[in-house]
Amino acid sequence: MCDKCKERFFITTPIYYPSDKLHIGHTYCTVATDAMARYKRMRGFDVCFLTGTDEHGQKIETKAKEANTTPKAFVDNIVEGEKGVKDLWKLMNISYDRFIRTTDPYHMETVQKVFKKMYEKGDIYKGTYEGMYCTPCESFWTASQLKDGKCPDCGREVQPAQEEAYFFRLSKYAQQIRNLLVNTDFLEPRSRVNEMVHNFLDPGLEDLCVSRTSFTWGIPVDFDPGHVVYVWLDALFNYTSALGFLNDHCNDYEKYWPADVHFVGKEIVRFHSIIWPAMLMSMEMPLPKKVFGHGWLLLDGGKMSKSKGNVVDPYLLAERYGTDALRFFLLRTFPFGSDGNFSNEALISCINTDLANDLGNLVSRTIAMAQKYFGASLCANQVEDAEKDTELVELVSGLAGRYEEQMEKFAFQNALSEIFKVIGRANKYIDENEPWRLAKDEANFPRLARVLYNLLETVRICAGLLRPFMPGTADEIAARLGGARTDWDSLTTFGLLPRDVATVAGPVMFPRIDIDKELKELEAAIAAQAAPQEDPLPEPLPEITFDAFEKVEMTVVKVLGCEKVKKSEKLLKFTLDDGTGTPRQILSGIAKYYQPEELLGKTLVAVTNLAPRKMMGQLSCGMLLSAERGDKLNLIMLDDSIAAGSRLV
Ligand code: ME8
Repeated sequence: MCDKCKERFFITTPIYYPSDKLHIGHTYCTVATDAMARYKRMRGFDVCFLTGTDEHGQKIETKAKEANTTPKAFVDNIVEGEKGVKDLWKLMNISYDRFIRTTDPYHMETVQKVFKKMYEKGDIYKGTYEGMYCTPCESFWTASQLKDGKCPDCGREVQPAQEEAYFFRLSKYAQQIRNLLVNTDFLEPRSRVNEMVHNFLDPGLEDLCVSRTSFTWGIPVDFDPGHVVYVWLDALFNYTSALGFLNDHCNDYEKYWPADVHFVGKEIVRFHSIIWPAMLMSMEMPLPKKVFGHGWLLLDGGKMSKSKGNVVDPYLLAERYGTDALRFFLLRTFPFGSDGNFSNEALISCINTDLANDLGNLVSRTIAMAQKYFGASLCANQVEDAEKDTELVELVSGLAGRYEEQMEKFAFQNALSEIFKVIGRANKYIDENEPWRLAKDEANFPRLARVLYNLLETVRICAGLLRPFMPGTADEIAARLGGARTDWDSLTTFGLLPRDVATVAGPVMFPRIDIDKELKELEAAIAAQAAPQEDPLPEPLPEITFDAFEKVEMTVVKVLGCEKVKKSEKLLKFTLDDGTGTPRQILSGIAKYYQPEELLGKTLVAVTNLAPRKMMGQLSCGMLLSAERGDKLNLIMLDDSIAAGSRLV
């Protein structure tokens, strides 16, 4: 297919909220999207796979404040920092084509233009919001939407809230949205349509509050300072700003929009199947072709979430069992559209059963026998299949078709099931044909070569079809088959492997795991990770001369008085006896760590030749010494018998 005639395929994951490090639940959706993107590339599509991070909103603002940093520095660390979002996608071998951050200026430009356009059209208007607000979800709810008085999404407490705000006329599009959901295949699985109709459309769609004034970490409404754009309007338009819609970042909007499919978790189906299409209708833009709402990975029956403290760390698992094994487990074990219970035991059993026993065994037995009986290359030239080969050959020949049918429905589990039925059949074929017995008589060698050829061909086709799920493993198997073809066209035809294929032996691909021993070790590793970590050592400072050190005057002081500085959360004001007879005043930013009264009479150390400086309008003459590591701080306290004015040398 020439590049120009290639069909486009635009697929997206939700953009992740970087308030905490990602867990295995987040990894699940991105791995599924990656498998689909790789499958479509294998089919010759011009694929654009978009992922990214959704970085605005109150939760991030609050978290950054708690961490004593700016929101941008906070998200930078989680997105770009060590073991951050991008590192995780690298580890998981995620082949995204674009990564958008909603703090990217081109995205912010698009959102401002969209907001203005909808405002000018009359689809966004100014009003007053009164309702219940769920801070963790950043969602306003009406009384009728609450579940037992709590947030219907996360079940947490909500607070009454009122503010001047802009509203999007969601109600105007209610009928069009109902048609879209009920009369088309826009939203899948179908059960999600029923949820949307029952929970949101039937009670009646109300206009949606799309601006906030209670915090500042968002995209400003450029024509009304003080208002920032609601984080969901901001986030949803990432799907088009990433393509260059209303910005100059790139020029791919015409090429890739509308999206072929948005993969999203079930709790954000409402945003993607009601609010998003309504906003696109307002903007008179084409709608995405499909939204697929996948299920959750549950732990002990509940949703994994950092705030509940029950998250599973993908780094730990991928480092222990390998990226491919983890990717495979996620898509083999849980049906994509439904919830599934994660457990360490299920993961290890899946590796043992499917990868070690079935796939690994088939590959290593087959190649070992080919090498043992035929050396460098097989010679399966003359002998035709016997009748007892038909079943396997037919099963393998039709595999790509059955797999395709499932992949096109995003039924990853079923697609893998088709492959593993064949792998199981091939292992049985070895037992039926007993190559070791054939090898005892040279007259049987042509037949033996044929049996091994059929097995190697089965391995080739299975490996090629596994590539979207386990790219590294597929490459490894293809290499062991002498660099055999595994492109899509070659997978639909049995018999393309050269008859004199030169196989290459290699180490066991998926060693069997001793499940009891491993479970104990894994649990210990998880517990060690959960244990509080030592704060990292501070960066070392450059070397100084002895002369420079001697110039610092460190004096023993006694606390005569200590009080909080008015209007400051950080500062304490000390009156100190430094031995000179004139009390010395020092301000110190340690109010978070000490109550003034507990410091009275204490013997401390101060740098007393530091140039005086003003803080909150008051003079500070020197600095008290303290020891700091991470967020812990202790003043240096000396034995009270040491006289004020003594010098530290
Ligand atoms: O929702 N199992 O971001 P997010 C399966 N920023 N999927 C899970 C999961 C679990 N245990 N936990 C989370 C957001 N997810 C928004 C998206 S898109 C314009 C904006 C999934 O980081 C969740 O369902 O909270 C969602 O699809 C995705 O991870 C990102 O969640």
